[in-house]
Amino acid sequence: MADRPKVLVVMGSDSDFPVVKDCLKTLKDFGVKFEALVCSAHRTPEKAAEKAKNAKQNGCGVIIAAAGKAAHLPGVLAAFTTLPVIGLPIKSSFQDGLDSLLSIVQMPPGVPVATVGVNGAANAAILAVQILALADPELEMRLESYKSNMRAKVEKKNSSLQDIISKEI
Ligand code: RP5
Repeated sequence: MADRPKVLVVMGSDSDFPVVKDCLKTLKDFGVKFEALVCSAHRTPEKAAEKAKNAKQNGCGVIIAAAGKAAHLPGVLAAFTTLPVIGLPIKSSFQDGLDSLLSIVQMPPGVPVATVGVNGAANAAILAVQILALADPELEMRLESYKSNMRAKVEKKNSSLQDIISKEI
């Protein structure tokens, strides 16, 4: 049971992988097991429906779906599951991926998809971890430590900037 993936990561095409990689690395850094695969809402719709329908009984607590252009994959998966679905819009050649973002975020009432920014792969993973951490104190502690490291990095950058300002301005 403990070895089963907690996050199902679906991408519409293998061309999405260079972006999705960061999401998988982030999940791995948090020690969260995932299943990652290519499955398209348009090219393999039956498989997409089946993966979404079975995700919960297979032990997943959240689904991440990455897609570009007419990015219907996250919404289609959300239609077939009660699990939270996080959409990851992939930058396309049209208006820097605004098409992907709007296709994912503009869901009809009743079928929400939590949506991160265009190519926001790490944020998709962190949001998934936050959802899982609601029922996992160990994961919650890792998130606290992640935030604390982030704070320390920002404070370090701020003190370097203060030095520069006092010397140059
Ligand atoms: C979407 O179409 C995929 O998610 C990908 O972002 C885009 C282009 O797919 P390919 O033509 O590269 O397979 O469905």
